[in-house]
Amino acid sequence: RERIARAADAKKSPIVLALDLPTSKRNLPAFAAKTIRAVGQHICAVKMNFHLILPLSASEISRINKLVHSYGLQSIADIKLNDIENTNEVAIDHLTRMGFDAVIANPFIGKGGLAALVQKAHKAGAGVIALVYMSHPGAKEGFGLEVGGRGLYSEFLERATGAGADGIVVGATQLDILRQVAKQQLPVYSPGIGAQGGDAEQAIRSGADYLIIGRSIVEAAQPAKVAKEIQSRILLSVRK
Ligand code: FNU
Repeated sequence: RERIARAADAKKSPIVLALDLPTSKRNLPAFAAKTIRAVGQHICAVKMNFHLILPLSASEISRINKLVHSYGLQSIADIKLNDIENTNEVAIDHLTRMGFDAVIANPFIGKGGLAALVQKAHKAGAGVIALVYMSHPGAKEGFGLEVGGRGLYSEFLERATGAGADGIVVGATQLDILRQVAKQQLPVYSPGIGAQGGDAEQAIRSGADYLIIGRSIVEAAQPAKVAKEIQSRILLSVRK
């Protein structure tokens, strides 16, 4: 939690780059490195998802993480850990050995499971970011379900806080929820900007601390230009 805050301060950017490379790219490690070098000055962290974690080897991922760190950036593994305690712990072992600084987890596994996962990650020197309300339209069918007279997401928020998580995910497409959770202590990571219809400035004004952005930057003809534009727009809107 502190490490990403320091990186965001140093880079003057709350952008977490979702390094979601299309399957059509031939040399994924080379393209990943090229993208990090291009936008490294405009972001505070890189997030890797199945796009890289499935096709690449552990040593290829480790090399990407070394490059990420050499730019003063943090690295987040986004495979939404959502399994039994033992399996989550094995995943954390592998991911931290590959150099990830944080993992994303799903509080659906329950209070005990989430607490064990956080403990394991912290012992390994890594943070945990918990899903509270995802960005896609169907999120309301899960995270928005009414349970005991309130949305499941508010239970997930309580679980994240209770387990000692380091941050939460709330979609940039869910402005009402962002406003609700903004009053909480936990830093909010917000995906869903651009390709999914969310707006960077609106998300920040509604309470997002970090913006997770993938395709709008990664698939742009000039990723650095787009990242820089978003970075300056956010800085301006924060000053307003
Ligand atoms: P982009 N992501 C998301 N919504 O989009 N981890 C969530 O609620 C969530 C995520 C991831 O749309 C998504 O898998 F919890 O191209 C992808 O890696 O900007 C990235 O955030 C968004 O990518």
